[in-house]
Amino acid sequence: MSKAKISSAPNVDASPRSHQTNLLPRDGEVYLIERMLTITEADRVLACLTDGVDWHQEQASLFGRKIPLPRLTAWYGDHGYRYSGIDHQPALLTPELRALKALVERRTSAEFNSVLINLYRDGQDSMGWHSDDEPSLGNEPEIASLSLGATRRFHLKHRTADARLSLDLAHGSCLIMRGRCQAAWRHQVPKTKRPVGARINLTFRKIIA
Ligand SMILES: O=C(O)CCC(=O)C(=O)O
Ligand SMILES: [Mn+2]
Repeated sequence: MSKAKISSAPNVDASPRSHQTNLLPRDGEVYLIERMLTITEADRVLACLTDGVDWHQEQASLFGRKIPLPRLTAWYGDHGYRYSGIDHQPALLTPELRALKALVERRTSAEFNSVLINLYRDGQDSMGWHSDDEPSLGNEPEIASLSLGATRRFHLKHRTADARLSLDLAHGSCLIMRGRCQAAWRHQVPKTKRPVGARINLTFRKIIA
């Protein structure tokens, strides 16, 4: 991790209440804090993570074949984490990530002990439809998803009803998913043909197992 520090008390320019409109029409909650970090703070964190994270290109198992994920990832937390047949070994949160976690916890009034970090190098990197509903996250997990760098589109689709939602996740924004969101909805970050730069996304989670 580079020397750049993530302050535990940066200038936030959104009011604590600005995320209190639930964007989901049913079955769960989604909130978007458009500016959890100021642009200056977000620029600094983006530079710090781009250079400082130990990125991996993981391979997912699909029908007995290994397929490289279309993005780079890193997992930090006191527990390992398994999804899509991939075992992430625990790696201690760095001081910078701990400070960022403390900031996100303050703004969401939730507690987290882990973070999955994704690097979308360009518009061809993506994440397919999924829910973060692993048993190790417990019932109705709360996930705070901090975005840095290029704005990318984020889709939510209800599992059984005809309901969809599409959001732009911009530099410094934080999306909060809570309640029945993972049980009732799937989400994705699709590929785009638009020329977009790199984007880093951090999903703060609480592993209970
Ligand atoms: O990149 C994003 O905005 C979403 C990431 C995500 O859904 C995940 O890490 O599970
Ligand atoms: Mn997810």
